[in-house]
Amino acid sequence: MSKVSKIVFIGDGATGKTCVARRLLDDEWRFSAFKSVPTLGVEVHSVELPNSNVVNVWDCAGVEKNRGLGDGYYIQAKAAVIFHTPNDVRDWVRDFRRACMKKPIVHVGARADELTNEEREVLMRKYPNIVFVSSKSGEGINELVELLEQI
Ligand SMILES: Nc1nc2c(ncn2[C@@H]2O[C@H](COP(=O)(O)OP(=O)(O)O)[C@@H](O)[C@H]2O)c(=O)[nH]1
Ligand SMILES: [Mg+2]
Repeated sequence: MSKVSKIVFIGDGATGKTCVARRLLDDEWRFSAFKSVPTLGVEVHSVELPNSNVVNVWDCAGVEKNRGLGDGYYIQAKAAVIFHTPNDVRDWVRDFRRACMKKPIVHVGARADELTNEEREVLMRKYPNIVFVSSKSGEGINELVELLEQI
């Protein structure tokens, strides 16, 4: 039987959350044609994984003024995927933990094609099992799918 789970994508604005959600939905999706518009509130994308489980990806706004529901986004989430940069503006781990305490978190190093080795190291020290993901180069997308399959 396939399962349906809610997963929230969170992180600062412009860390590439919507791009990764699009890429999970569509292998043919072209990064270069994507026009970014800050997500208003939330977009929910239903993604069927290779193992037939379905994740409803809640692609949440990272920008404060667009975060209408506050912690309400996290209700009944199975897990969070947190998009990190070396200079996160907001402490998303604390934010999620406050609402969803013990649920699993997948830490993503966002826009990995732009990260230097030093920046990667800084992030790996903070989040030892971080997955570096780029919707531009494709790095880490399959690994992210495999992690989502385990949730
Ligand atoms: N170089 C690079 N830029 C990215 C990547 N993902 C997103 N971007 C850029 O960041 C902008 C914002 O992406 P978006 O997915 O809307 O970010 P969100 O606000 O986190 O949903 C995009 O228009 C791209 O220019 C990536 O993997 N690599
Ligand atoms: Mg977005």
